[in-house]
Amino acid sequence: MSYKYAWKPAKEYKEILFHKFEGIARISINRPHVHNAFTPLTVKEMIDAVSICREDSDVRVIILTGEGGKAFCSGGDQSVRGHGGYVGEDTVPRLNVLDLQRMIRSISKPVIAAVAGWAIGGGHVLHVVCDLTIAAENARFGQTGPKVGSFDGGFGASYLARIVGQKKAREIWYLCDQYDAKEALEMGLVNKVVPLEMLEETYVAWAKKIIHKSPLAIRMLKASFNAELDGQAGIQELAGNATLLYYLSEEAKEGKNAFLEKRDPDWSKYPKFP
Ligand code: S0N
Repeated sequence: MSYKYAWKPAKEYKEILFHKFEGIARISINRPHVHNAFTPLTVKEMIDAVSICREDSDVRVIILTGEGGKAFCSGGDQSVRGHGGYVGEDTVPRLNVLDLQRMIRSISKPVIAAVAGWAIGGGHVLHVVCDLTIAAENARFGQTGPKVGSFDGGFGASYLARIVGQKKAREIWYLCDQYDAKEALEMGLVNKVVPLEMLEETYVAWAKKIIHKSPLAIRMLKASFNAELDGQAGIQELAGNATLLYYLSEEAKEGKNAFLEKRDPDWSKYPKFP
């Protein structure tokens, strides 16, 4: 697939492409011959790329997508599904996509799913856990679990229900129907629908809008949206950000300095808010 912008390769992988452009990182599943179904290696590479994005302060927004224009991701590669998970070269069965889902959710930068074509099964859950979804007009969404002998009772069920409501989420899973981009927009499953040829410029424009906002405010908002839903892990995330902000304050520095200078801290000069 050709791209309009001057994306620079960030790292070589076997089953994904990883590019950067002006503060935006793009992670793209590159297995179009199977509608971008993922293997344990695909997921391992995506986890590595997300980890790089986490540490790289130049990366402000992450785009998750699939190569080829016909599929975002068709879920776990059924040809390598074994007993207890998906099997890679090491012959160990894994469901490492669950680790990836948590990373997408907890990374302090917005992740935008750019969906062209199929977002099905575990591929559908991947777009669900992203902060935002921009769909091309050819996008089609759905779960297949009960049809192919699987289910995702984690974010794939509970967070989906928070997005589209309990009745609709149950319909999606029980019936395994497929929904077009217009239906997905109507049920609040995606943020915007654009012609396929506009997908790249739309997600770049959305990423740039986010990049022009306060990074700390965006970071706090993401943690805040997660906190209510993610129980103690969500509170930990939000509280970690509160600690980060507290460390930046003179009051917190006084505590550290007093310890290092072997004196009592003097809290008197710091503001006490009502
Ligand atoms: C996407 C569909 C509907 C497209 O149909 P279409 O257009 O007719 O194309 P096909 O001819 O079917 O596909 C083209 C080629 O691509 C291969 N292919 C497609 N999807 C997969 C796949 N997932 N795995 C392996 N190969 C795939 C086709 O076989 C075909 O190849 P050729 O040309 O050689 O015949 C349609 O393709 C479809 O329904 N695909 C399967 C979708 C699906 O069931 N996905 C798996 C769902 N489950 C998961 O994703 C597991 C998620 C997971 O890991 C997990 C996580 C947490 C908890 C539980 C689980 C769990 O295990 O469920």
